[in-house]
Amino acid sequence: MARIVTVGAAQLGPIARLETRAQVVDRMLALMSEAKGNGCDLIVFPELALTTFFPRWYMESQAEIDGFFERAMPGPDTQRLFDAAQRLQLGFYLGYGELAEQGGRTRRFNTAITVDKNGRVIGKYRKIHLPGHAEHEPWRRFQHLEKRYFEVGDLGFPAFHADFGSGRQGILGMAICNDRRWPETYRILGLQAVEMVLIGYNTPVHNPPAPEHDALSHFHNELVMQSGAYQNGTWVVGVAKAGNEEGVEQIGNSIIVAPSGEIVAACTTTGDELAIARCDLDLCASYKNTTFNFARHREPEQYRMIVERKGAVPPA
Ligand code: ING
Repeated sequence: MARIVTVGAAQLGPIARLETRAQVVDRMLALMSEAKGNGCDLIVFPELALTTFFPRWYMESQAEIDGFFERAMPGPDTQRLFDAAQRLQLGFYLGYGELAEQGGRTRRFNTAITVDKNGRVIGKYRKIHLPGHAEHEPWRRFQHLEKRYFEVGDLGFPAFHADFGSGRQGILGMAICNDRRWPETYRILGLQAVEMVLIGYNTPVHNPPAPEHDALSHFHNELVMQSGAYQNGTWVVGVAKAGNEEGVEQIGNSIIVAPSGEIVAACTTTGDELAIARCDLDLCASYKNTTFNFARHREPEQYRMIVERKGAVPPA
């Protein structure tokens, strides 16, 4: 039986700084209902989906900063999402700011979870590639202080099993925003036989250190997810927080990419929008068993020697 999983890329438009979590969750629940009405098994929300993208501001008050984090998941504001997952039999990926008491100290991460159709957390990931900077840089039109507000993730890139019912098991992986620009993200998951990578993002059109890239923001967004999908024989779902959010224009361009590298579904607005695709997980094998058969064609020993600057194996 074909393992076809129907996925909804649930793009969110701008979230205002003063918008409450309850108001955002209302928007997300509307997308969950729409997804279920269209036969979805899984819905993917953006990075930091419960609040505005707060790293765009320099803040010094830890209390003000911590107002953008969740101390529990589910918590009072997000329990409704978990209840909806069970009621609708619909899994979801959610990006959020995680504040955790761990090892006797307070840790803060840019985190994503995957919740199954029964409302259980089956995967957790903490963002590893934190872009931007740690100190206030007033020359910028807006800040990008992820290195100030978050620690580097400490969970690696774990792939995990998901059960979509009716005999459809799949291997999922997660990443967050800037992670999607680094080939290692997909390859580490690819080496775990991942079949679908879920990625939420907040991507400003303007990149202050490299304004010459601005016109290519959509091209680069699609390039990295299409190549990651093809080179690892996996589906990739990339979902934006889009539009003009507190004066910063963020790309939409949410897409669902097949293991072939083809974009099979895309959002066309910068608001709340669902792009849906029927994803046949068995299509991954067409690439994992041929062109990207790692066991047959990869040369990890060579890579290791080159990385350790032993150079390539000398000719016989
Ligand atoms: N945002 C951006 C991203 O990687 C960025 C940062 C923008 C990097 C443009 C390079 C170019 O999509 C997050 N949140 O990582």
